[in-house]
Amino acid sequence: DPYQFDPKRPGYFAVRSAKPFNAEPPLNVLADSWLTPNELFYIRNHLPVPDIQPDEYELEIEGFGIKNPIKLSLKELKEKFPKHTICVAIQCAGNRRSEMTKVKQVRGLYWGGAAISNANWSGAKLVDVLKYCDADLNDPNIKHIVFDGADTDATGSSYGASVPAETALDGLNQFILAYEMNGVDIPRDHGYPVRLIAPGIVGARNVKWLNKITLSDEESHSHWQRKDYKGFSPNVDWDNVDFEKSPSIQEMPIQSAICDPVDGSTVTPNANGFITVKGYAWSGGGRKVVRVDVSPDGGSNWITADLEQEDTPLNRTYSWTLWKADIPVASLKQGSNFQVVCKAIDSSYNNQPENVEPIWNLRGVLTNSWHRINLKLT
Ligand code: MTE
Ligand code: MO
Repeated sequence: DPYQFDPKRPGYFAVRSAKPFNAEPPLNVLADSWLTPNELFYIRNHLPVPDIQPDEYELEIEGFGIKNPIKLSLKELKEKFPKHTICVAIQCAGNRRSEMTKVKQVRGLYWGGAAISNANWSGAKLVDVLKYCDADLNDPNIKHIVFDGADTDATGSSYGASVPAETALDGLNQFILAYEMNGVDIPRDHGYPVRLIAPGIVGARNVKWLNKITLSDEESHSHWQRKDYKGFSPNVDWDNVDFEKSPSIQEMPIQSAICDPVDGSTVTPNANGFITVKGYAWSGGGRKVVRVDVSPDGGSNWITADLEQEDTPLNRTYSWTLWKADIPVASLKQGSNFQVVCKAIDSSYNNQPENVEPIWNLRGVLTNSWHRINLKLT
């Protein structure tokens, strides 16, 4: 069993696949903490978790603009470069896929709304490490930065991904080679000892167990870069899909979801006739969430939620926003059913689409329609 050396996991996760291990925390606790505790952070593995000894770890760096390929140990990564900490939410492209698959079957793990989490990540800046390698970053051949993981399949090929060079090398974007998650060593499931943190970029490119960086003139050749994690029109299905026709997902669209109460619950209003609704919101590319609207009646009336977020610039916000709203239910009869909806707006005034049907795609990625939950009053 190639998975026999995987770490032990706590029982409270909703497991979407056991081998490889894929799991999300219970949605109703996700919005309780601004920083997702490491033990609650969703886990998305494609392969067995590698068992890397810290003193054997090596990061290889090569490619265009680099005369002499270099290898760095974990110790060097920690000692030679300033330690930089940044708060970044990571979201899987498949987050909320279970809602899309209800419209029409899609291929992929049956994720609910908790395939997203938020943490402080510390490590060396990618640009600092490349400067140390004497990389000539003006080399016109450098078009993509390719990241490879130490996790491999039965044939020996590893997980890999790439990000356009202009995104990854923009100092303001703060790509980091992280060795700490919320102040402690990154847990094995999340990439011990080193993972890439690509702020504002889809989870799939945040390569865990990072052991090689290549400055390349083309995208990663990995299956997950070229034949997966791409969006398509609802008219494209498995008999006519051409993966070369869509760009790989990098930044993600505006997203929000209600975490508490959960869909299908029965709720009791407080003495003033209100119920409290909580959730998260996030957008890709560093765009900040500027507003979250919550509807107590399926989208006819709206209430503006209170936001909890970092004091970061409008176009450089990589952490998530937590939100809360008290919605009035006093006018509803006891025992009646009602639908609560949320939608977020980012700093480019991007909105979430009202329904999931027009954004349906065969892989069930990029689900970001209004999040709707049906509740019942006691
Ligand atoms: N990196 C490696 N080496 N192997 C993987 O399977 N999964 C990717 C990404 N990095 C993956 C990886 C995907 S699809 C996601 S969504 C994130 O890691 C999940 O990170 P997490 O498990 O820390 O939440
Ligand atoms: Mo993912």
